[in-house]
Amino acid sequence: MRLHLINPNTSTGMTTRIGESASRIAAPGTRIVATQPDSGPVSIEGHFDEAISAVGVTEEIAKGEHDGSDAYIIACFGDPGLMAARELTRAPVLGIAEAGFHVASLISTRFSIVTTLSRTGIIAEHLLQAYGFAHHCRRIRAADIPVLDLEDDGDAALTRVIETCRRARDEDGIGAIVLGCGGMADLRATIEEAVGIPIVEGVTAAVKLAEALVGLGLGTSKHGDLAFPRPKSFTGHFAHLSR
Ligand code: 5HY
Repeated sequence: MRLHLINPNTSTGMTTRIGESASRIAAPGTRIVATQPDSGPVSIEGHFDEAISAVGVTEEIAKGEHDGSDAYIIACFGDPGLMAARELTRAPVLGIAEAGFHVASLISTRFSIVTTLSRTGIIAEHLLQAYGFAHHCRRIRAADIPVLDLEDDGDAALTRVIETCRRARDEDGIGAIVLGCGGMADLRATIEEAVGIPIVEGVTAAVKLAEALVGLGLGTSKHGDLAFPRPKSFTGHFAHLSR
């Protein structure tokens, strides 16, 4: 099975680390291919970054369809371009936020989210509402670290994330925590050891869910709103998307 993992930002270091984390947990026979868009923001920290990265995600899906990918993972906690990506393929497409919410709700009655910057908290809130998990989530907390600090200043960033998780554990009345950034893909075990309650990380959760869906022979429905886009012409620098 060719599991195509898309890091929607253009930080090569983060794409590599996310790919390695996914490969470590993938079943034998699952081949992880980790890519990022050619164009876009080096990190995604708000609505504008999200909007631009969503186009890059759809272009990576198109490449994956050409190369025969069996499933896709969008490895940014805002799940940018998720529904657009699902329109472009019959294969399953998983966003790491949605995957994290599903897994956390299977192991706890209430969870909190620990993300990077407080300004992106609203994006997670919108996803909780859109996916029907708002009542499962007690609180969205921010470690107040820029996304690329996870790359450039890992130890200090990790310390901030652990401190924030401990506060959530002690104050939110929860059973689990969902990590709110693809850049935390390789930190789950370290954080769980330090915090002592179940820590759900979206990239690794999505790998297992993708394997389950492919194993069930299930993919994205083409009946209804996720049908392939209607053929039409696109203008300007999107002319190549005309179909
Ligand atoms: C992510 N940004 O997962 C989000 C995290 C965030 O570049 N990869 C990013 O803070 O929203």
